[in-house]
Amino acid sequence: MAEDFLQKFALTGKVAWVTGASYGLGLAYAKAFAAVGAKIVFNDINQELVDRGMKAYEEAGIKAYGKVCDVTNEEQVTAFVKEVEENVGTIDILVNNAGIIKRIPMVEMSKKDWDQVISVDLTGPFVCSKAVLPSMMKKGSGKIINACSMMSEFGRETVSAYAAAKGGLKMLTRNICSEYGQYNIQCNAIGPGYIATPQTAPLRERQADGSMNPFDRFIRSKTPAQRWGHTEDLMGLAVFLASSASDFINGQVIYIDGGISAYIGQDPSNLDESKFAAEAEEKI
Ligand code: NAP
Ligand code: GCO
Repeated sequence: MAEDFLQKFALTGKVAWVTGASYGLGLAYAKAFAAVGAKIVFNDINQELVDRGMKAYEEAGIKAYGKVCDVTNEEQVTAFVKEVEENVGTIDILVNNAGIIKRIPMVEMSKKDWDQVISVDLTGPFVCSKAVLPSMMKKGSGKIINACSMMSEFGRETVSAYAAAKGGLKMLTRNICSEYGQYNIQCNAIGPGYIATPQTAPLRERQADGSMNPFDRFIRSKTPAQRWGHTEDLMGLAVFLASSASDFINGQVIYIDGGISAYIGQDPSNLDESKFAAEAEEKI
């Protein structure tokens, strides 16, 4: 009975495509999927990153299929999906993970930078989802997981384009659910809080005098757990949302933020800095 129940969380034989998964959160999602039986497919923006990813998968004993493909380029994405279907199989699970951020005050941000962030973070998930939906509809099942953010709900200085894209991605999640739920396709999103990856490294860098970065102090004071998240904090939900155990969950954004979105926060000056070593960087 327990074994039967656990089978609901297995991804045995499923083809999982994680975009931008050479390192960072994408690599961690893919490793978690592989651990429960999925075949891994990934893309990244250049050959150097794909090689880095292939090496990381090999080291982890995972046979992954990785190619260069820009998620904003519809022709490349269509060709990539066709190749995957021919070489690996039809895609059962898509994680729209590839994303970029540009931290620039809005009045100083060029339209080119704005367009680039919207294009990767919002148009990319549209293009990739559009490419996998027809075969999911034909099969009568499919899972799409979008990479939302605290910025799907909150604003903050310097991240206007990122917040606009991630807010839009929340609504794209609901719309894919609304339009394709009838085909037994579930589209949900993971909303990570502040996770210690290379993307957030600049926010944790120590000051020249060795003291804590003010943003690090700010995040810890806003987080009941008083720590940054780690990739492993996200993996249980990723596997759950990719598996049949979540078949009646659709159109939701689930936040993994150590409680940030439930808490008004405390005065940062009350934090005892001596308690905190520099948050260990994820080695991925
Ligand atoms: P990351 O380390 O920057 O990884 C994203 C990957 O996507 C990189 O390999 C990146 O390449 C690639 N990429 C960029 N543009 C692409 C394109 N046009 N086509 C294909 N691949 C492209 O990010 P992460 O920190 O692991 O985060 C993964 C996702 O979670 C992102 O969507 C991010 O916004 C979201 N997220 C992260 C956090 C966090 O705390 N880390 C929190 C909330 C949400 P380059 O290295 O060349 O850019
Ligand atoms: C920032 C951060 C965030 C996080 C994450 C929060 O500058 O505020 O980079 O955008 O990466 O998305 O959920």
